[in-house]
Amino acid sequence: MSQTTDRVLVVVPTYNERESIPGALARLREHVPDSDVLVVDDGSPDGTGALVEEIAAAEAADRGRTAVHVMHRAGKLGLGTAYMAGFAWGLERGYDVIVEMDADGSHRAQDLPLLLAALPGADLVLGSRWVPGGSVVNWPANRLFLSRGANLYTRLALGFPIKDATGGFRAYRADLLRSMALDEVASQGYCFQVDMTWRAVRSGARVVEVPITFVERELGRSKMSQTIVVEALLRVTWWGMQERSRRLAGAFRGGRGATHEA
Ligand SMILES: Nc1nc2c(ncn2[C@@H]2O[C@H](COP(=O)(O)OP(=O)(O)O)[C@@H](O)[C@H]2O)c(=O)[nH]1
Ligand SMILES: [Mg+2]
Repeated sequence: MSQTTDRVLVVVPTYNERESIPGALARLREHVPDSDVLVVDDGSPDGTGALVEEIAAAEAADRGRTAVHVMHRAGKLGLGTAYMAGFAWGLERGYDVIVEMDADGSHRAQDLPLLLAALPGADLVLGSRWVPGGSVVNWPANRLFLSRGANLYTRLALGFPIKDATGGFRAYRADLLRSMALDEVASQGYCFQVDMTWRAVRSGARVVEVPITFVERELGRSKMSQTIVVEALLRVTWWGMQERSRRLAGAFRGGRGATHEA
C-alpha cells in the first residue's frame, strides 16, 4: 500500500461524461475512501461540471466535508492540458500522490488500491493492459490493434521496455511531477501519456507496470479522434529520431574517447 499517511488526489478529466461520472465517483468513494478527487471539466455542454458540483454539495451536506472538487475550464482544451491543470492544483495543495483516471468507467476504481500498493517501490505506477494479468474487455478489433500497435511502435521507436505507455490510469509520486519540466509538455491527446512516461523513464524514475482490466465504456462517447492518433505517431517518431541521434552521438564520443585512451 502507499504509506497510509500519503494524501492521494485522483484527477479525472471530463468532457460530456454526465452519464458516467456519478458511477465513477461513487466507485472511487467505495474503493479508495481516503482519496480526494478533482474533476477537470472542459465546459461540457451536457452539464457534467454542474452535475459534479451537485454531487460535491450533496456529499458536503451529508458528511460535513466533501472530497470531490471541480475545476471548470472554458472549453474543450484537450486531455493533456486538463491533466497539467489538475497536477498543478494537486501540487499546490501538497498531495503526495496524484492519480490519472478516466471518467467513463474504463479504469476500475477497484484496481486503484493495487496501483497505490506498488508505489513504495516506484515513482510512477502504470495501470497496464499489456502485461501478464492485464486485459481489455469489450474492445472491437480495430481498437485493440491500435493500442497494441501504438505500444509496439513506441517501444521500438523509443527503445524502452514499457508495455503500455499509452494508458491513462496511473499514479505519480508528487515529487516526480515536481521534478519534471511540466511546462515543456505540449502533447494534447493520449500522446500526453507517452510523453509523461518517456520523460519519467529518461529522468531515471522508477516506473512500474501493474496489470489492470480495462473495460470499454458503456455510456457516452469516446473522444478519441484521428487527429489524436496522428499527433501521437508524429511526436513519437520525432522523439525516437532524437533519441537515436543522442545515442549515436554518445557512442561516437565514447568510441573516440576509447581510441584516445588506448
Ligand atoms: N477535460 C477534458 N477531458 C477530456 C478531453 N478529451 C477527453 N477527455 C476525458 O478524458 C477521458 C478519456 O477520454 P475518452 O473519450 O474516454 O477516450 P478513450 O478512452 O481513449 O476512448 C474521459 O474521461 C473524457 O471525458 C478534453 O479535451 N478535456
Ligand atoms: Mg474512454
